Amino acid sequence: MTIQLYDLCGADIDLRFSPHCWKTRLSFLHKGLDFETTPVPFTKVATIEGGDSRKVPVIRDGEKIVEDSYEIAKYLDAQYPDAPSLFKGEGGEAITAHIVNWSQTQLHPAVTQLCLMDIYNELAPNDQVFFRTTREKLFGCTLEEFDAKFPKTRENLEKTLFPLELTLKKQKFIGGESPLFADYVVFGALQWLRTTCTHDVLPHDSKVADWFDTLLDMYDGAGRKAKCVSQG
Ligand SMILES: N[C@@H](CCC(=O)N[C@@H](CS)C(=O)NCC(=O)O)C(=O)O
Repeated sequence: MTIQLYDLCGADIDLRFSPHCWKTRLSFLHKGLDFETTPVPFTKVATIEGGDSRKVPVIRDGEKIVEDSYEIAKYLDAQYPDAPSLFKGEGGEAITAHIVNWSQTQLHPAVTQLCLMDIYNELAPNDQVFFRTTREKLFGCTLEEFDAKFPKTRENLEKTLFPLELTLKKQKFIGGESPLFADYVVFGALQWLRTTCTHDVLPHDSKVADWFDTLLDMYDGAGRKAKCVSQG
């Protein structure tokens, strides 16, 4: 049966930039599961599948609805144990929780500093109002004031990614010889940047850049083919 993925979109419904939805997309591809996506703009996310405070990704698998990219990955491994595992066991699952926390608290802020206004500029007018209101409350300043604080260079991002750079000097993926959900967690953050950012700030000339390129090309180039703002 085809699984439904509710996936965040911009004013252009083909612009799919949510880091968390990318984690789920690659989880499906990793496990070889059939899925289709429904584009959802910011102002429609909360009410997906009759909810009132949802966040994407949300999936519907038959009668089952699951929310949160990490919960979805755990659900898929439990529900489809014969397909390749996303965690390779209890230890893998526990270590991935740490990667999620690192990504969320270190990498996501570094990415936000580079592409906040680029995201805003790609939203439909009513979604821009939602995005501005919610994010300005979070940051305690206007989007423009937040954006002006940060140079649009790759320096801080590369510093944040340095532990991963060291890891990838010794192994092909965070998961070892082949990628696991932990790889997709970090991939999601960089794909968020790649799809939205109008500045040339992605990692380059590094192990992280090579690893990201490899993941972009996997699964028939699903990541590589994604619509990007900078490409028009
Ligand atoms: N922990 C969640 C985070 C989900 C999340 O923050 N999703 C964002 C889009 S990337 C969202 O739904 N935002 C809607 C909103 O801000 O109300 C996960 O990993 O799935």
